Amino acid sequence: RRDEVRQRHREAAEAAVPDHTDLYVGGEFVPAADGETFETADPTTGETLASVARGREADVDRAVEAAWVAFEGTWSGYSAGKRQRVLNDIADAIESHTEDLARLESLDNGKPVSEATIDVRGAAEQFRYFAGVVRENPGETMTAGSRFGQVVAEPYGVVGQVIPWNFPLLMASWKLAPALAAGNCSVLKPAEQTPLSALRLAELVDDVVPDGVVNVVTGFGEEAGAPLTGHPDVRKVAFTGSTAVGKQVMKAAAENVTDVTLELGGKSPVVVFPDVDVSTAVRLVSAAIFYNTGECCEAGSRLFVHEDVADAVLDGLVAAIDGRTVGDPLLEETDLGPKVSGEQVDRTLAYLDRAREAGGRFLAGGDRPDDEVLADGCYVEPTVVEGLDHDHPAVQEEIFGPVLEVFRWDDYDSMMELANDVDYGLAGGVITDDIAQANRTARDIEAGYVWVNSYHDLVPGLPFGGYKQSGIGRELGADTLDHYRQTKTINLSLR
Ligand code: TXE
Repeated sequence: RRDEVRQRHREAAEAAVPDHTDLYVGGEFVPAADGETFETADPTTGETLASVARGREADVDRAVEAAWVAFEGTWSGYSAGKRQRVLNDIADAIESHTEDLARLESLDNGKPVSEATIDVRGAAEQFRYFAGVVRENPGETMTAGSRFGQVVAEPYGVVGQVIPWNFPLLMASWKLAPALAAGNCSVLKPAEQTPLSALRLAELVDDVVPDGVVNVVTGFGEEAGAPLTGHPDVRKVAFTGSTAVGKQVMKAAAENVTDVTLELGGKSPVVVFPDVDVSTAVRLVSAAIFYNTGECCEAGSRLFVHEDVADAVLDGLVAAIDGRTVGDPLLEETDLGPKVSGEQVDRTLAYLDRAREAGGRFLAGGDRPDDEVLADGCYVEPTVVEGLDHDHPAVQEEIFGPVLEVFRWDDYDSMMELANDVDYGLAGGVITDDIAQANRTARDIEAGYVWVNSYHDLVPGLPFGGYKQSGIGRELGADTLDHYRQTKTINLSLR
């Protein structure tokens, strides 16, 4: 059966891996200036999927230049209506390739194909949403004595966008759609672990987007990401990734006084009240942490469950984990695939070792799965651990894996103190049927996004982003356009 998995993946890769794996610059696929490449691997089998151009500073320079040529030559002259059509065309191109994009994403990232399909639909939806909100900017005018003032919002011109590996295509769309809608050209750097769906997107939109409006520079963080985020001709930087790198990005942008939005890590609490329906709570808690193998910035990774229902919820959770199918992400029935890389597995297991040493009790998981068929893949068991102090690193730091830490509570105030006692503030969840209580708790959680009786569903139009060290700025909302525009005031003397 291990051979069957390998065979299935080779055949899928044959069909789904893009023909072009060079950089996409100025509307053409070109090798890196020094001709170097790197390999991207399938985390289910460990086999190489493709060799991809290894972009560096010279390539970033070339892409930024191509983006400016496109901005000045064509894109800045496009009306909002024309940009709207381009965005809708991109959405159409994505939608008409939903299946093969989902398989490609599943191959490169390891996520179950059912979840990858949700990502692809979400990516198309991003372009549709921003196609919907883009309008000719009416601006404002004001007369003051002999002055006539106009306030207009102008695009930055060229923006640099760096994205992570957990939702490669979706993150590309979260970045590109508002940037293009606001009238900018982009240089996008996908994560080195998952460069393929951005390249496939470039292939798909090549004939609907004017040359140079979208550029893709594949490569590593230090080699391609840093030159992009510190580039003097990039007027706005948008980054999604770890908080540690986010801080470096902000410093690099400061050198050029470049505007920055950051979407960083999280360690989000999910609070369960005693009035809940246990099976609903189990379903939501399980989805909050195990969706996308826990590789979600907003993952609900700390559970605060009320004493009165704790045993029932935890028993239900362990039973739900037993019922989950950990396996080949290309199969529809799979709920949990491998993590993105061996490095990520080691990182997660190191946290689990420390949790074990500190006396953590593992209610489920805690290791790699003991399954011969999964032995080639980057798998970690869905894990639930109780009994850790709240200041333990496994509780305070983002593990980014299928690992839930559990805390029981009966005193609301001390529970809420712990729930907010992390450096992050990206998201949170509240599970209760008491709507007033839900609202109070949602307000008490220090985070940019709180779900009540759901988790993970992100709706275009409802802004998403972090408090504290989880980030700066918001994505997904109509106001996101403002992160991609600058204000100009024209003060005209009528004398
Ligand atoms: O992230 P990085 P890594 C967290 C998660 C994970 C940890 C490490 O906890 O375990 O980060 O993952 C690019 N200048 N998140 O190392 O390095 C890099 O090439 C400019 C949470 O993979 O932050 C990639 O494209 N760019 C997160 C992107 O940054 C640089 C999602 C993210 O990689 C750079 C991913 C530099 N100096 C990881 N160094 C989330 N919140 O969604 C790297 N990059």
